[in-house]
Amino acid sequence: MKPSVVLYKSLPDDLRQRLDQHFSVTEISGLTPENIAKYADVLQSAEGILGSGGKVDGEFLAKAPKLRAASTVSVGYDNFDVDALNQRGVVLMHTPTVLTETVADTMMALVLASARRVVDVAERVKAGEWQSSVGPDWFGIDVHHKKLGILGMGRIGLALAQRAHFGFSMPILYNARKHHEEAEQRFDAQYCDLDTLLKESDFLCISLPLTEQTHHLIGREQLAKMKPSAILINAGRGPVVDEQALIAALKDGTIYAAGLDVFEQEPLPASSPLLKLPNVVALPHIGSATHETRYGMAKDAVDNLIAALTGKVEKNCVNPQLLK
Ligand code: 8YV
Repeated sequence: MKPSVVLYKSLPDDLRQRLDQHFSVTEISGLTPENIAKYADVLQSAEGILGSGGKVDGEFLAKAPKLRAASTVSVGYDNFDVDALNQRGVVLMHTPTVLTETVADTMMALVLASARRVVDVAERVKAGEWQSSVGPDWFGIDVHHKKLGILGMGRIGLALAQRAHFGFSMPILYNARKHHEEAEQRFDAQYCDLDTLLKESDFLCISLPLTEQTHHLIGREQLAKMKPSAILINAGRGPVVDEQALIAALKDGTIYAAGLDVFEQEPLPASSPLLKLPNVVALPHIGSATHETRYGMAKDAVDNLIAALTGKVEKNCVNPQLLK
């Protein structure tokens, strides 16, 4: 008998077929509380789950007593209680490599869009406001040669540093848990403490996972240390930044602008004050959202689940100590 798997994100046909070859698959529309209640029987026998979003904690695991592997279609896994998974011996797989370049492209797009005001200026053209040659009220600020600060030098931070260094001649500063030799050697990135990063960056680019340590790491006190001409970019996880403090800083000119792909609440409520601010570029969490990359992530997630449930894990495992 094939192991039973709950799929909570739809997959391209070929990948769905590949999953079906290995497992007996039940597809549900999401790991919502309603679906968890509705599909209680299926979860009782599920050995694997695959999808993105939802919350996988001790309470969920109690409803899936046979679970051996979880495969998320994402690099981030803050929606999983890894301690609870470890206690139960459930292997967690993610997709850390395939989306790196695409997310770095998105971050660079946010840098350019925020500094050069691409979105609001384009909207003015569409509204018919371009009647004569443009004056200072259409101007933005330069990107090239400005200091790019990276908070969190992981794979995505490194790919951003590469773009900024070679493409835009930007000096790179970074803060991370440890020195990143490759970033220093290839892109001349300078390691500094968080205070220095805040004070010196023209662009503060946040590429951190959400953990207890990073939650609201950037708040009022930190924003106050930034230059009034600085731009904050966040494409990691929304709650790393205290959104209320950010809104205040954008309103009172503590910082110049923000380019955001992630928010404390997603989807961003239509009533969010962020949407009323002219100095905010807000994207709907599309960091990895290209056809190529989303296909690659789904493919990796399928391969990851097959590897985990057949005992052949070689990479992409969050808790590899369980495999020993
Ligand atoms: C995805 C992400 O948007 O990989 C992540 O951690 O945040 C994004 O790439 C999301 O998880 C949907 O699959």
